[in-house]
Amino acid sequence: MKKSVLLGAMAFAGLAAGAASAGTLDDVKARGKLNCGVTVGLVGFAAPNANGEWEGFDVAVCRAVAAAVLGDSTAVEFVPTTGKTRFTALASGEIDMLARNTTWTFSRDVDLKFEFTGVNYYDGQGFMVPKDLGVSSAKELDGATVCIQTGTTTELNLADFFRSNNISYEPVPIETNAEAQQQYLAGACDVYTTDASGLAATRATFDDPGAHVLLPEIISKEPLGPLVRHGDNEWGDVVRWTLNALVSAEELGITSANLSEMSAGTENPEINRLLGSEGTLGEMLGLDATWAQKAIASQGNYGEIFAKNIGEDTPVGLARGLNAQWTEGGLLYAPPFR
Ligand SMILES: N[C@@H](CCC(=O)N[C@@H](CS)C(=O)NCC(=O)O)C(=O)O
Repeated sequence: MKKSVLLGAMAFAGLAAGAASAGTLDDVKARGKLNCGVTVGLVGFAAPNANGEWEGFDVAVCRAVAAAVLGDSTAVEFVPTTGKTRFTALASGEIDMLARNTTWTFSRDVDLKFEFTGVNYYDGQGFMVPKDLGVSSAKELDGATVCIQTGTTTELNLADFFRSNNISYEPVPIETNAEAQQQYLAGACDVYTTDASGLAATRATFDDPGAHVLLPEIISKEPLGPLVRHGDNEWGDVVRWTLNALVSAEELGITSANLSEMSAGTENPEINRLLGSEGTLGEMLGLDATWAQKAIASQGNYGEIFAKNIGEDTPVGLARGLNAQWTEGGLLYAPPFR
């Protein structure tokens, strides 16, 4: 039953992807608003603040794209999606892009017919347990009840991990992070497993974060990034190069503080091409010359976005790790602006 519902949703996703496959850039311009799919709420990544304004590391990608295309980072309709509803929302055209800690996998690309436009966070799946459980490794979790979000890669990795270690578990299926948090804190499951970044973000909101530990095992690769529908390369390029602009800005030393000075022209031709004082990169994208300037002005560079929303000085407290620039030993490597 469960499987046929899932397959039905996927067939629908495939059909709808064909129906809404081109012209997204023109649609967004005509509408004057970007419809961006995000989570229903994960502090640091995407959640409304006290004034009801969406903010976070994934939200920043939506806002940067809106700034690049429409010149206005507030011209975004944020559409909350769960692990289960996110792909139908994108395939049907309800949203123009999805920026929701979504893992780039073979089947989401090839079978569901989406295009990942890059990686904004290199992650992996972890486990969180209450300290009093006295467990120090995921391999000691034989027989545990595990809170797990349905429709996610993490649901599948969990099954693989327990099977390959010859141990058993009882899943407690949940739909949203809020529900997972509630169930976990109520003791309905011994363990919560999801992307390690999601665990850190969730733990940061607990009354007593110190009473919970993240186990040492990272059991998968979860490259998280924005995605669009297959078949609309022009729109895919806009999202891809906006993300690359944020990443390159950090590499090139462009920050919120020096952006306007650098936009007037520098000794570095690549900075000039990126910020539009030289060349015609904006025109090639169907945007104006200052598209990247506007994206960076609205959010800061990638490093600034990371530091502000999820970095070590925030409650989420994530280190750059794999998400450092390639020049600093990390994996962030944007292709050249030329
Ligand atoms: N990266 C995995 C898991 C994504 C996922 O659903 N993460 C959860 C837990 S961090 C989440 O974003 N929850 C937020 C919500 O429920 O709104 C995937 O793409 O399948």
